[in-house]
Amino acid sequence: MDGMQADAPVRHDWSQADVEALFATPFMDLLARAHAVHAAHHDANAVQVSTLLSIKTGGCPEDCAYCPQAQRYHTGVAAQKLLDVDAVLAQARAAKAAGASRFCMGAAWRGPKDRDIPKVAELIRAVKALGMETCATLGLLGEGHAEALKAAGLDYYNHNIDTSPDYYGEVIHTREFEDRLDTLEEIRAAGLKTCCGGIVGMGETRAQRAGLLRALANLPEHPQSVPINQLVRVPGTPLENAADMDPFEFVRTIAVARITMPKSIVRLSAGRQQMSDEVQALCFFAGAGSIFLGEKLLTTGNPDVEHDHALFARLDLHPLQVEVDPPLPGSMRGDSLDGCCGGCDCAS
Ligand code: SAM
Ligand code: DTB
Ligand code: SF4
Repeated sequence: MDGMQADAPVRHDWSQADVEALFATPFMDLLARAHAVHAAHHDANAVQVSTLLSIKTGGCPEDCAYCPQAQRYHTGVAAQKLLDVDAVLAQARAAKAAGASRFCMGAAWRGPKDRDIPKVAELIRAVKALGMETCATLGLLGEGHAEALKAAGLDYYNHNIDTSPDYYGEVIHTREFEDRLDTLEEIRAAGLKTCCGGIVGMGETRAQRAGLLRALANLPEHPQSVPINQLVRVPGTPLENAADMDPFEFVRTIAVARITMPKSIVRLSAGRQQMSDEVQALCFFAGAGSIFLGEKLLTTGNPDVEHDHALFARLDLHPLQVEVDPPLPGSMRGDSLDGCCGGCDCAS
């Protein structure tokens, strides 16, 4: 098979058989190979740290079978309006103080309405002015949305394909897989960095996990960030009783993502609270180079910050240092409470 070398050229022509063969590689050989790819392209002891905030919670009209924020499921998640800039800034400052370099804002929308975009743009400008990378996940984008978010200083847009094309219709009925691909094209065209991954542990087969990674790895550009989420089973959702997944199969999924998209940063995303430290260590060895830090993901739990700091220390991992582009001219408004944003040449 092509792509056997750690520094093999980046490919976008993975066949289903190629990816299934990677999954079927003996576990130790797979991890050794994935780690070699990881070390060839990344600092294997560095982990990019992001923090999530739900800026608009619950009440979503979509029917994603995994999601506690879909209005139609009775999960106990109360619908809330879009947060204001001060509430978001307080959380972003705390995330930065805890060690996050990127702040990701999520909204429980099918997609934003035109009138939502200036409000989200204000949040992006404010967070960016703190000297953090910005990410937003707002659902399907309409005309001009991606450009407007980019102009506000957005760095990444998260838009997951979630599962393999042939399993998508089992999980989501209110939109098509191709709708997601269209928004991914809008994101790339606007010059935003793409954060795109999926969820495993939803009852899919190994071939369908391979199909998810194949679809990601055959995108016109590999997403710069690839979140691999383990399903968080939330009571009230259709997937609340999904079968346990073998943790080693999750590690394999990280390893195959690492090998198929060698330059991307693979995130060990949702599901860490349900995972042992030892399995997380295997994921880092297999090529995971990013986590969400903070006690909450969007609506569900995540490990304590102190626990994660201790885990980093035990594994000799350090947060990846990122260079944040300076805020765009005229975009300091959000930090007016504190004075200088730290990203400009002013004297204060
Ligand atoms: N509504 C927007 C959308 O769907 O793109 C943005 C927010 S949505 C909550 C972002 C992502 O969270 C989903 O694409 C899915 O991958 C992930 N997610 C949601 N519920 C999850 C769960 N229970 N377990 C793991 N990941 C989940
Ligand atoms: C991603 O891939 N996972 C994050 C983020 N991108 C938006 C979301 C995980 C959500 C887990 C369920 C919850 O907390 O509501
Ligand atoms: Fe809505 Fe996003 Fe949840 Fe689907 S994943 S129900 S679109 S918030």
